[in-house]
Amino acid sequence: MNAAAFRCGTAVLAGRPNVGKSTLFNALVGQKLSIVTPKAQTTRHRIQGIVTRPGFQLALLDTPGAGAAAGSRLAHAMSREAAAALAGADAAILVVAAPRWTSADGDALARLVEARLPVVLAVNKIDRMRPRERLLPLLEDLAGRHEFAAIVPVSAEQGENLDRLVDAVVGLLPEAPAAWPEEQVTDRSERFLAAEIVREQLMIALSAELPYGIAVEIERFEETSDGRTGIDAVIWVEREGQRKIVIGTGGARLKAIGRAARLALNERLGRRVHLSTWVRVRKGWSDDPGMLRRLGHGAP
Ligand SMILES: Nc1nc2c(ncn2[C@@H]2O[C@H](COP(=O)(O)OP(=O)(O)OP(=O)(O)O)[C@@H](O)[C@H]2O)c(=O)[nH]1
Ligand SMILES: [Mg+2]
Repeated sequence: MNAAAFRCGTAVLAGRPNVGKSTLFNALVGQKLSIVTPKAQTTRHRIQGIVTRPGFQLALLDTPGAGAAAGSRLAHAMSREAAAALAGADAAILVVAAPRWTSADGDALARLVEARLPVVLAVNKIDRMRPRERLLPLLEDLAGRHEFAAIVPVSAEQGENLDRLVDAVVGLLPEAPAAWPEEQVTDRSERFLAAEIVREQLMIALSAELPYGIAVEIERFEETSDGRTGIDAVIWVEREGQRKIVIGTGGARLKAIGRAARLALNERLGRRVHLSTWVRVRKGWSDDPGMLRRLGHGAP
Protein backbone atom coordinates (compact mmCIF):
# COMPACT_ATOMS: atom_id res chain seq x y z
CA MET A 1 0.00 0.00 0.00
CA ASN A 2 1.26 3.46 -0.89
CA ALA A 3 2.10 5.01 2.49
CA ALA A 4 0.80 8.42 1.44
CA ALA A 5 -2.55 7.23 0.14
CA PHE A 6 -5.53 8.04 2.32
CA ARG A 7 -8.35 5.54 2.10
CA CYS A 8 -12.01 6.19 2.70
CA GLY A 9 -15.11 4.08 2.22
CA THR A 10 -17.93 2.02 3.69
CA ALA A 11 -17.92 -1.53 4.98
CA VAL A 12 -21.12 -3.29 5.93
CA LEU A 13 -21.32 -5.75 8.82
CA ALA A 14 -23.42 -8.66 7.68
CA GLY A 15 -24.38 -12.07 9.01
CA ARG A 16 -27.11 -14.15 10.56
CA PRO A 17 -28.74 -12.96 13.81
CA ASN A 18 -26.88 -13.17 17.13
CA VAL A 19 -23.33 -13.75 15.84
CA GLY A 20 -22.13 -10.50 17.46
CA LYS A 21 -22.31 -7.93 14.65
CA SER A 22 -23.40 -5.11 16.95
CA THR A 23 -20.89 -6.03 19.64
CA LEU A 24 -18.15 -5.93 17.00
CA PHE A 25 -19.50 -2.68 15.53
CA ASN A 26 -19.42 -0.97 18.94
CA ALA A 27 -15.93 -2.29 19.67
CA LEU A 28 -14.59 -1.05 16.33
CA VAL A 29 -16.21 2.38 16.64
CA GLY A 30 -15.19 2.64 20.29
CA GLN A 31 -18.66 3.72 21.39
CA LYS A 32 -21.87 1.94 22.21
CA LEU A 33 -23.99 3.02 19.24
CA SER A 34 -25.85 -0.22 18.71
CA ILE A 35 -27.77 -2.22 21.28
CA VAL A 36 -26.78 -5.78 22.19
CA THR A 37 -28.86 -8.51 23.82
CA PRO A 38 -28.61 -12.30 24.07
CA LYS A 39 -31.66 -12.53 21.76
CA ALA A 40 -31.56 -12.92 17.98
CA GLN A 41 -32.95 -10.04 15.92
CA THR A 42 -31.98 -7.31 18.30
CA THR A 43 -30.87 -4.81 15.66
CA ARG A 44 -33.75 -3.48 13.55
CA HIS A 45 -32.11 -0.59 11.71
CA ARG A 46 -29.04 0.18 9.69
CA ILE A 47 -26.69 2.22 11.88
CA GLN A 48 -23.59 4.01 10.68
CA GLY A 49 -20.45 4.30 12.80
CA ILE A 50 -17.39 6.17 11.51
CA VAL A 51 -13.80 5.34 12.46
CA THR A 52 -11.37 8.13 11.55
CA ARG A 53 -7.64 7.45 11.99
CA PRO A 54 -4.42 8.70 10.45
CA GLY A 55 -4.48 7.26 6.96
CA PHE A 56 -8.10 6.21 6.68
CA GLN A 57 -11.75 6.86 7.33
CA LEU A 58 -13.89 3.75 7.60
CA ALA A 59 -17.67 4.03 7.78
CA LEU A 60 -19.13 0.84 9.23
CA LEU A 61 -22.77 -0.12 8.83
CA ASP A 62 -24.36 -2.35 11.44
CA THR A 63 -27.38 -4.15 10.02
CA PRO A 64 -30.26 -6.36 11.20
CA GLY A 65 -29.37 -10.05 11.20
CA ALA A 66 -30.34 -11.57 7.89
CA GLY A 67 -32.89 -14.33 7.60
CA ALA A 68 -35.65 -13.19 9.93
CA ALA A 69 -38.09 -16.02 10.52
CA ALA A 70 -41.30 -14.07 11.09
CA GLY A 71 -43.26 -12.80 8.09
CA SER A 72 -44.41 -9.47 9.51
CA ARG A 73 -43.96 -6.17 7.69
CA LEU A 74 -41.38 -5.33 10.36
CA ALA A 75 -39.36 -8.44 9.44
CA HIS A 76 -39.52 -7.45 5.77
CA ALA A 77 -38.46 -3.90 6.58
CA MET A 78 -35.48 -5.29 8.53
CA SER A 79 -34.40 -7.51 5.63
CA ARG A 80 -34.82 -4.62 3.20
CA GLU A 81 -32.71 -2.36 5.36
CA ALA A 82 -29.94 -4.98 5.59
CA ALA A 83 -30.06 -5.46 1.80
CA ALA A 84 -30.05 -1.72 1.08
CA ALA A 85 -26.90 -1.29 3.16
CA LEU A 86 -25.04 -3.50 0.69
CA ALA A 87 -25.78 -1.25 -2.25
CA GLY A 88 -23.45 1.61 -1.38
CA ALA A 89 -20.71 -0.40 0.35
CA ASP A 90 -17.13 -0.92 -0.81
CA ALA A 91 -16.60 -4.08 1.22
CA ALA A 92 -18.36 -6.43 3.61
CA ILE A 93 -17.42 -8.00 6.91
CA LEU A 94 -19.25 -11.30 7.19
CA VAL A 95 -19.50 -12.10 10.88
CA VAL A 96 -19.84 -15.74 11.89
CA ALA A 97 -19.56 -17.22 15.36
CA ALA A 98 -17.22 -19.98 16.48
CA PRO A 99 -17.46 -22.93 16.78
CA ARG A 100 -19.26 -23.60 13.49
CA TRP A 101 -20.48 -22.46 10.10
CA THR A 102 -24.25 -22.83 9.55
CA SER A 103 -26.52 -22.80 6.51
CA ALA A 104 -27.75 -19.33 7.56
CA ASP A 105 -24.13 -18.13 7.37
CA GLY A 106 -24.08 -19.53 3.83
CA ASP A 107 -27.23 -17.58 2.95
CA ALA A 108 -25.68 -14.37 4.29
CA LEU A 109 -22.52 -15.00 2.26
CA ALA A 110 -24.57 -15.62 -0.89
CA ARG A 111 -26.16 -12.16 -0.58
CA LEU A 112 -22.74 -10.53 -0.32
CA VAL A 113 -21.46 -12.44 -3.33
CA GLU A 114 -24.56 -11.42 -5.27
CA ALA A 115 -23.83 -7.79 -4.37
CA ARG A 116 -20.28 -8.35 -5.73
CA LEU A 117 -18.61 -7.17 -2.54
CA PRO A 118 -15.17 -8.27 -1.41
CA VAL A 119 -15.70 -10.10 1.88
CA VAL A 120 -13.55 -10.19 5.00
CA LEU A 121 -14.64 -13.04 7.24
CA ALA A 122 -14.67 -12.20 10.94
CA VAL A 123 -14.81 -15.39 13.01
CA ASN A 124 -16.20 -14.06 16.26
CA LYS A 125 -16.53 -15.45 19.80
CA ILE A 126 -13.15 -17.17 19.71
CA ASP A 127 -12.94 -16.58 23.47
CA ARG A 128 -15.26 -19.59 23.72
CA MET A 129 -12.67 -21.79 21.98
CA ARG A 130 -10.10 -22.98 24.49
CA PRO A 131 -7.52 -24.17 23.77
CA ARG A 132 -6.95 -22.09 20.63
CA GLU A 133 -5.92 -25.13 18.55
CA ARG A 134 -9.59 -26.08 18.51
CA LEU A 135 -10.07 -23.22 16.04
CA LEU A 136 -7.82 -24.69 13.38
CA PRO A 137 -10.26 -27.18 11.80
CA LEU A 138 -12.91 -24.45 11.68
CA LEU A 139 -10.56 -21.98 9.96
CA GLU A 140 -9.60 -24.65 7.46
CA ASP A 141 -13.25 -25.37 6.71
CA LEU A 142 -14.04 -21.65 6.30
CA ALA A 143 -11.15 -21.06 3.91
CA GLY A 144 -12.71 -23.54 1.48
CA ARG A 145 -16.10 -21.84 1.37
CA HIS A 146 -15.27 -18.66 -0.50
CA GLU A 147 -12.35 -16.62 -1.75
CA PHE A 148 -12.38 -14.35 1.29
CA ALA A 149 -10.19 -11.25 1.16
CA ALA A 150 -9.07 -12.26 4.66
CA ILE A 151 -10.17 -14.53 7.49
CA VAL A 152 -9.69 -12.94 10.89
CA PRO A 153 -10.56 -14.72 14.17
CA VAL A 154 -11.75 -12.16 16.73
CA SER A 155 -13.45 -11.75 20.05
CA ALA A 156 -15.65 -8.66 19.82
CA GLU A 157 -16.48 -8.98 23.50
CA GLN A 158 -12.84 -9.09 24.62
CA GLY A 159 -11.50 -6.76 21.91
CA GLU A 160 -9.18 -9.42 20.57
CA ASN A 161 -7.52 -9.10 17.15
CA LEU A 162 -9.62 -6.12 16.10
CA ASP A 163 -6.65 -4.18 14.67
CA ARG A 164 -5.98 -6.98 12.24
CA LEU A 165 -9.60 -6.93 11.16
CA VAL A 166 -9.53 -3.18 10.59
CA ASP A 167 -6.29 -3.46 8.57
CA ALA A 168 -7.82 -6.10 6.33
CA VAL A 169 -10.95 -4.03 5.72
CA VAL A 170 -9.16 -0.72 5.16
CA GLY A 171 -7.02 -2.42 2.52
CA LEU A 172 -10.22 -2.93 0.50
CA LEU A 173 -11.29 0.72 0.58
CA PRO A 174 -10.66 3.02 -2.37
CA GLU A 175 -8.02 5.71 -2.20
CA ALA A 176 -10.13 8.78 -1.48
CA PRO A 177 -10.15 11.80 0.81
CA ALA A 178 -12.22 11.77 4.02
CA ALA A 179 -15.92 12.01 3.25
CA TRP A 180 -17.19 12.91 6.73
CA PRO A 181 -16.13 15.52 9.29
CA GLU A 182 -13.44 14.09 11.56
CA GLU A 183 -15.59 14.44 14.68
CA GLN A 184 -18.64 12.73 13.17
CA VAL A 185 -19.22 9.29 14.65
CA THR A 186 -22.71 8.32 13.51
CA ASP A 187 -25.63 9.34 11.33
CA ARG A 188 -28.07 8.56 14.13
CA SER A 189 -29.54 11.15 16.50
CA GLU A 190 -29.50 11.06 20.29
CA ARG A 191 -33.25 10.67 20.05
CA PHE A 192 -32.82 7.45 18.06
CA LEU A 193 -30.18 6.19 20.49
CA ALA A 194 -32.54 6.92 23.39
CA ALA A 195 -35.30 4.79 21.86
CA GLU A 196 -32.83 1.98 21.29
CA ILE A 197 -31.48 2.09 24.85
CA VAL A 198 -35.01 1.79 26.27
CA ARG A 199 -35.72 -1.10 23.88
CA GLU A 200 -32.48 -2.81 24.94
CA GLN A 201 -33.54 -2.77 28.58
CA LEU A 202 -36.99 -4.06 27.64
CA MET A 203 -35.55 -6.92 25.61
CA ILE A 204 -33.19 -7.88 28.40
CA ALA A 205 -35.87 -7.76 31.12
CA LEU A 206 -38.58 -9.48 29.06
CA SER A 207 -36.50 -11.83 26.98
CA ALA A 208 -38.51 -14.90 27.96
CA GLU A 209 -41.95 -13.34 27.51
CA LEU A 210 -42.09 -10.97 24.57
CA PRO A 211 -38.81 -9.87 23.09
CA TYR A 212 -40.16 -9.08 19.62
CA GLY A 213 -43.62 -7.58 20.14
CA ILE A 214 -42.16 -4.36 21.50
CA ALA A 215 -41.24 -1.05 19.93
CA VAL A 216 -40.19 2.22 21.52
CA GLU A 217 -41.08 5.66 20.25
CA ILE A 218 -39.67 8.87 21.72
CA GLU A 219 -42.45 11.45 21.96
CA ARG A 220 -40.43 14.18 23.64
CA PHE A 221 -36.69 14.82 23.81
CA GLU A 222 -35.73 18.23 25.14
CA GLU A 223 -33.44 20.13 27.42
CA THR A 224 -35.28 21.22 30.57
CA SER A 225 -34.69 24.38 32.58
CA ASP A 226 -32.86 22.46 35.34
CA GLY A 227 -30.16 21.39 32.85
CA ARG A 228 -31.46 17.89 32.37
CA THR A 229 -32.70 16.16 29.27
CA GLY A 230 -36.39 15.28 29.47
CA ILE A 231 -37.34 12.16 27.54
CA ASP A 232 -40.84 10.73 27.14
CA ALA A 233 -40.78 7.21 25.74
CA VAL A 234 -43.82 5.26 24.57
CA ILE A 235 -43.49 1.49 24.71
CA TRP A 236 -45.74 -0.08 22.11
CA VAL A 237 -47.01 -3.62 22.64
CA GLU A 238 -49.44 -5.73 20.60
CA ARG A 239 -51.89 -6.87 23.27
CA GLU A 240 -53.36 -5.84 26.61
CA GLY A 241 -51.83 -8.92 28.24
CA GLN A 242 -48.40 -7.76 27.11
CA ARG A 243 -49.01 -4.35 28.61
CA LYS A 244 -49.63 -6.04 31.99
CA ILE A 245 -46.43 -8.06 31.64
CA VAL A 246 -44.32 -4.97 30.90
CA ILE A 247 -45.80 -3.02 33.79
CA GLY A 248 -45.58 -5.91 36.27
CA THR A 249 -47.17 -6.23 39.69
CA GLY A 250 -47.80 -2.78 41.08
CA GLY A 251 -45.68 -1.29 38.29
CA ALA A 252 -42.51 -2.84 39.67
CA ARG A 253 -41.18 -4.21 36.42
CA LEU A 254 -41.62 -1.04 34.39
CA LYS A 255 -40.03 0.90 37.21
CA ALA A 256 -36.94 -1.33 37.17
CA ILE A 257 -36.70 -1.14 33.38
CA GLY A 258 -37.07 2.65 33.44
CA ARG A 259 -34.37 2.96 36.07
CA ALA A 260 -31.91 0.78 34.13
CA ALA A 261 -32.66 2.72 30.94
CA ARG A 262 -32.21 6.08 32.69
CA LEU A 263 -28.81 5.06 34.06
CA ALA A 264 -27.73 3.84 30.61
CA LEU A 265 -28.97 7.10 29.07
CA ASN A 266 -27.11 9.24 31.63
CA GLU A 267 -23.93 7.45 30.66
CA ARG A 268 -24.53 7.39 26.92
CA LEU A 269 -25.59 11.04 26.61
CA GLY A 270 -23.14 12.29 29.22
CA ARG A 271 -25.78 14.27 31.10
CA ARG A 272 -28.65 13.76 33.52
CA VAL A 273 -31.80 12.39 32.00
CA HIS A 274 -35.34 12.50 33.27
CA LEU A 275 -37.11 9.56 31.65
CA SER A 276 -40.87 9.00 31.64
CA THR A 277 -42.36 5.85 30.14
CA TRP A 278 -45.84 4.86 29.02
CA VAL A 279 -47.00 1.49 27.76
CA ARG A 280 -49.58 1.58 24.97
CA VAL A 281 -51.33 -1.19 23.08
CA ARG A 282 -51.48 -1.11 19.27
CA LYS A 283 -52.79 -4.38 17.89
CA GLY A 284 -50.64 -5.56 15.00
CA TRP A 285 -48.22 -2.60 15.06
CA SER A 286 -45.50 -4.71 13.44
CA ASP A 287 -47.75 -5.08 10.37
CA ASP A 288 -48.96 -1.49 10.31
CA PRO A 289 -47.22 0.60 7.59
CA GLY A 290 -48.01 3.89 9.35
CA MET A 291 -46.55 2.70 12.66
CA LEU A 292 -43.47 1.31 10.94
CA ARG A 293 -42.88 4.64 9.25
CA ARG A 294 -43.17 6.40 12.59
CA LEU A 295 -40.63 3.97 14.02
CA GLY A 296 -38.16 4.84 11.28
CA HIS A 297 -38.58 1.81 9.05
CA GLY A 298 -39.14 3.78 5.84
CA ALA A 299 -42.01 3.20 3.45
CA PRO A 300 -43.05 -0.47 3.70
N1 LIG B 1 -18.56 -15.09 24.13
C1 LIG B 1 -18.77 -14.07 23.28
N2 LIG B 1 -20.03 -13.58 23.15
C2 LIG B 1 -20.22 -12.56 22.28
C3 LIG B 1 -19.15 -12.00 21.53
N3 LIG B 1 -19.67 -11.03 20.74
C4 LIG B 1 -21.00 -10.96 21.01
N4 LIG B 1 -21.34 -11.88 21.95
C5 LIG B 1 -22.68 -12.12 22.52
O1 LIG B 1 -23.55 -12.59 21.51
C6 LIG B 1 -24.90 -12.09 21.71
C7 LIG B 1 -25.39 -11.38 20.48
O2 LIG B 1 -24.61 -10.22 20.25
P1 LIG B 1 -25.08 -9.05 19.26
O3 LIG B 1 -23.93 -8.13 19.09
O4 LIG B 1 -26.38 -8.48 19.71
O5 LIG B 1 -25.33 -9.90 17.92
P2 LIG B 1 -25.91 -9.40 16.52
O6 LIG B 1 -25.24 -10.21 15.47
O7 LIG B 1 -25.80 -7.93 16.40
O8 LIG B 1 -27.43 -9.84 16.63
P3 LIG B 1 -28.73 -9.25 15.82
O9 LIG B 1 -28.75 -7.77 15.96
O10 LIG B 1 -29.87 -9.90 16.53
O11 LIG B 1 -28.58 -9.72 14.40
C8 LIG B 1 -24.81 -11.18 22.94
O12 LIG B 1 -25.21 -11.91 24.06
C9 LIG B 1 -23.34 -10.82 23.01
O13 LIG B 1 -22.91 -10.51 24.32
C10 LIG B 1 -17.83 -12.54 21.72
O14 LIG B 1 -16.84 -12.12 21.13
N5 LIG B 1 -17.72 -13.56 22.60
MG1 LIG C 1 -27.21 -6.49 16.18
